[in-house]
Amino acid sequence: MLLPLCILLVTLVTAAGFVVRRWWFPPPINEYASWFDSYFNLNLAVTGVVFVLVQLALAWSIARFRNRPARHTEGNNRLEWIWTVSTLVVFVSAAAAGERLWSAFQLTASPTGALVIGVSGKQFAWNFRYTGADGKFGRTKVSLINDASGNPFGLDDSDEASKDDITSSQLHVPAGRPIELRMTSHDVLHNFFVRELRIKQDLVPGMEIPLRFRADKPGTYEIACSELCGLGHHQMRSALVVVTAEEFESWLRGKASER
Ligand SMILES: [Cu+2]
Repeated sequence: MLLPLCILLVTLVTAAGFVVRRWWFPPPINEYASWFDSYFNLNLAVTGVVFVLVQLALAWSIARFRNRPARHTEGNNRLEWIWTVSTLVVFVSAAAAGERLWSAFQLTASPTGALVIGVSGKQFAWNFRYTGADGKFGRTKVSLINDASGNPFGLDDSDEASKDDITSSQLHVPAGRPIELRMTSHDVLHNFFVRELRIKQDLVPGMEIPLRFRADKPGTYEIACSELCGLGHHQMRSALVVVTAEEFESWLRGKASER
């Protein structure tokens, strides 16, 4: 009887972990993150119920049949049809429900007035670039990239549009405004991950990948690299600083005057 009891205990402790939620996601800071949470909870409820039922059936079968000699059986086609079709229905419905969330996030263009920010990931730092007053990103050159002189993007000042570009090691954004990040990597794969936004996106060398979001709640949130990118991967972190529109403008002016 020890094995069925152990199975029941493990099932109970596992299920309790998800019900009590002592260690859980930080609160969401926008509508998309709340939508993601409700979809996640729905998936968790469905898979959770199936998990508990399967473990109970397993414990019961072991307790009931453990002392009987093994018998040859031909299986049960009806039962196999039932569980195969039910699994298919659950998976296809979950994928269809997730599709709406995925396309709203990944396939919807930014509204006009979105703030475009360049993002570069490299071993083992994040850098962010703002267009400055002209609203245009200036030319960059790989040969001009120099962290020591404060030019992580390799801005080429012989181009007028580059002269007012602003770079920062932290991502500052105004609350409530649509943001479009244009992300690239200078070396290997990295991943932009902010828990409170519930978003995660790879940065790929040679590609410029857009990532759209809006952060509604002012505060400072961790940006963590979520793709194992080398020995210093654990140090590759920055901060998403969400402030009011006025605070953002004054931060931008301060950065521009440092140039
Ligand atoms: Cu990394």
